[in-house]
Amino acid sequence: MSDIVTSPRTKVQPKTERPRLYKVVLVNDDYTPREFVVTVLKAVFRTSDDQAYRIMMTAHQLGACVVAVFTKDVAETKATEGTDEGRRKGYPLMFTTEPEE
Ligand code: NFA
Repeated sequence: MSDIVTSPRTKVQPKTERPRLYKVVLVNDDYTPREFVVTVLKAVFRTSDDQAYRIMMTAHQLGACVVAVFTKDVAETKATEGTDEGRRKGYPLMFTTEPEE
């Protein structure tokens, strides 16, 4: 019989780092109708009517507004979807992404 102790005495604490999050930013332009921006925000980002209006107006007044934060893939997909919706109608509507600090 072996007397070697094999049971572990130390616990490994697995360190799981949260994925870096990315902001989706709505950029203002002079041509996309306000109502259309609100429609796109509601469809792509699932915001309420009220929230969509506030985001649109903030971008309109300040030049840009953070819509929401997501993992990299989701942020890029949603930014592309929003931008494409505008392009389909011939508007220069643009959503960009940037990593959170
Ligand atoms: N500035 C646009 C207008 O006055 C509205 C708009 C807001 C466009 C936010 C893009 C982003 N019709």
